This record gives sequence, structure tokens and C-alpha cells, in this order.
Amino acid sequence: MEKERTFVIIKPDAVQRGLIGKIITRFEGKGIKIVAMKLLSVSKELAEKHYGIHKGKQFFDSTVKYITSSPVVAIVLEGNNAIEMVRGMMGKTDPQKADMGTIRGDYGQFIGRNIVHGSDSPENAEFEINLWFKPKEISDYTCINEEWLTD
Ligand code: IDP
Ligand code: MG
Repeated sequence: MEKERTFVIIKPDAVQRGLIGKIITRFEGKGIKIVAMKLLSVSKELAEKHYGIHKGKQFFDSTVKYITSSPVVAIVLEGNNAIEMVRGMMGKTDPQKADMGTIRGDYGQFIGRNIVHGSDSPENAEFEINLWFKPKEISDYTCINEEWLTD
């Protein structure tokens, strides 16, 4: 298994609805390590860069408006196969279609307010981590549980 880093956003609706702790608890419980985390208000410029791959799509403007509407929590997570694993824990983009037991399936109601973001590929994870965090904001450290998370 490949040790990977992935980028996660706890989106404005989840922050406003008091779900920060519940979402982070899921990642901790799974044994995924938090290596960077901050609460911030997202500028239009940052939002447009982050969603740059969706420029021109019908949902681009509303998605930029959504992510800039209130503070978010930005997180870098590290773990075995973390990119795919975290996407799996989040469920399908549309909370109506996401399985129960996933973050979006359990806490979301519709696609326009879908609770979380997670990188979808190693290339996008690297791009997003560099866009949102300076290298010195990311901590390289060993957790005491790590020897129990590999064989
Ligand atoms: P993802 O977040 O599951 O990777 P993407 O297709 O990359 O999904 O879309 C990025 C974000 O844009 C979604 O998380 C959601 O917030 C928003 N979005 C995508 N499709 C729609 C749509 O059809 N209506 C409204 N918002 C959408
Ligand atoms: Mg995406």
C-alpha cells in the first residue's frame, strides 16, 4: 500500500452546522493522520483556482459562491491509499446518491451543499495541498498508532 497525502475541505455548511468534530472523528477513527489543518475564509481567487478544472461548467459559479460563503476547515491527511480511502469515506458527490454510512450520505441532503471536498487523484492532491498550504504549515511526524496500521 502506498502512503499518500490528500487534501480535504470541511465546507461552509458543515462548519455552520457544527459537524467539524464529527467529520474529523471519522478520519481519526480510521487511523488516518492529520498533518495540517486550519480554519479560514476562502477568497474568490483561491476558490476559482481550486475549482479551476470545472471552469465553464454550469455549476462553477454557484460552487465558488458556496465555498466562499462562510469559513471552511482545510486539512491535509496522510495514510495508506489515503486519496481513494478518503473519497470512499465521503461517498458520491450527490448526498442523495451517497450511501448511508458515508459522510455525505449521513450528513448531506443535496449536491449544492455536499459537506466535504476530497482530492480525486495524486496529481490533484499535490496541486491542492500546494495551493492551500505552505510547506512549513505541514508537519512531518510519526504517530504512536502507526506500527499497528501496517503489517
Ligand atoms: P467531487 O467534489 O465529488 O469531486 P466534482 O464533480 O469534482 O465532485 O464537483 C466539485 C464540486 O462542485 C462538488 O463537490 C459540488 O460542491 C459542486 N457540484 C458538482 N456538480 C454539481 C451540480 O450538478 N450542482 C451543484 N453543484 C455541483
Ligand atoms: Mg472533484
